[in-house]
Amino acid sequence: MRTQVAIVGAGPAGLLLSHLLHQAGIESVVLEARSRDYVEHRVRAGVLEQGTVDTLISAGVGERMLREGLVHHGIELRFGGAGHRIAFEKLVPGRAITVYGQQEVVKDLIAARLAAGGQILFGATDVVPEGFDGLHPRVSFARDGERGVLEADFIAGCDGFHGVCRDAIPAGVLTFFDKEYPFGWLGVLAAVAPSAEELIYASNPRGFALHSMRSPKVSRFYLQVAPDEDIANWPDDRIWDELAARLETVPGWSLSTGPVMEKGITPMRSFVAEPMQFGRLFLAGDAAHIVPPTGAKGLNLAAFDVTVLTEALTAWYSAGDSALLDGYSQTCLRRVWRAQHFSWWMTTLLHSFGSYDAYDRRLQESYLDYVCTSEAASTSLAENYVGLGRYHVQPQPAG
Ligand code: FAS
Ligand code: PHB
Repeated sequence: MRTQVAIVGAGPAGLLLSHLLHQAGIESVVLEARSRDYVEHRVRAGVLEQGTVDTLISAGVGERMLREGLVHHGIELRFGGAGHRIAFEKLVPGRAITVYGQQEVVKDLIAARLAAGGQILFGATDVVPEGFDGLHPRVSFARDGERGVLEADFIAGCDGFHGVCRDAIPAGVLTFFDKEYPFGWLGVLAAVAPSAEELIYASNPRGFALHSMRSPKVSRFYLQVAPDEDIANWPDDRIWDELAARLETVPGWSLSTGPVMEKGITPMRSFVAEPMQFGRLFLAGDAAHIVPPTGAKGLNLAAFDVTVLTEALTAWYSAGDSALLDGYSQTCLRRVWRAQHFSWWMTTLLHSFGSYDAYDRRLQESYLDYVCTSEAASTSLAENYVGLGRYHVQPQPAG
């Protein structure tokens, strides 16, 4: 088999890259370890930045998102017995977020690729990227009991944090930046109408809690738990009791409960691999970086990476210009580190740390109060949360 770009991974990064490349007239083949059904039903991110929404719309895959997605013009920070709304319409006019599950984005992209005759090889296992330090990269893999080889001009490693592409880069080339947090998130999907119109981020001495949603009939919640927590310790009743204890802290507000459809625990970490490229292998999305989901950046960073990579590959194929490809990592990393900082900032602002003494907790309370009462501080939160547009693309050299 041969193609122009071999893409490993059919998550948001790999699928959006394949779609954007197709629109640029560049062929690709996507190799995905799991089944189509698995990737289309994996519940993960829920918040799309304005830039991601704009990308999906301009790429012609935003129709169902526009129909079913929930556009939100603010979020609430809840602490000290009160709710504090961060009003996007006032602070960052014209920019908002759209709540639309990651699995829905994945479904839309798979449907678009297959309708366009795109090739997504589900069930491709034992993927081995090779030759990317030269001019003839290839990816070998097993599928349906046979061994296949996909030859390409480039390889895009979109295979997530636990993929193989990052590890295929020779030792000593990459520098890793890693931070683990002393807690995880217990995520809950429940068949119950949201108890509020917008997302609620609750900072509470018992621990952080997040009220989110997927539709007018489905809510999404998160609870800060111990990093090694066992989901078996969390029967549904305990989950609802703890969510109520952390969210029902303002007069007149009550949490609606309902059947739990899914629950699971995600560790919290910050991670960056630099650079995001080696030879003709380019890393995008979680393969290159991980953020704690408090800032709702993971999926959105993946979308930005592949937008930059598409522009760079288009310049190479159309004009033989490799400048954008050479600058891919630098362009992406400037935005990656902005999102890393924002995600760390939101996480430390809102979670309770066992290591905090009384003084630390007063600092945290004061900071929360300042963020919600200073227009400058709340504007900074708002512009990072809705997304900074093309802010972080390096200005092109004059002339
Ligand atoms: P993905 O991990 O989504 O996709 C990688 C794909 O590559 C997968 O389909 C995988 O099966 C495939 N793959 C892996 N190894 C392979 C191999 N060797 N061969 C072939 N295929 C291979 N972000 C948020 O913003 N908010 C959230 O609430 C949130 N919750 C999350 C919960 C969990 C449990 C996890 C793991 C992540 C969460 N994230 C969240 C982050 C998440 O949304 C990612 O940022 C997003 O999925 C990034 O997309 P990709 O880079 O495409 O990686
Ligand atoms: C979600 O709805 O899954 C979600 C929303 C906001 C976050 C993280 C996850 O910060």
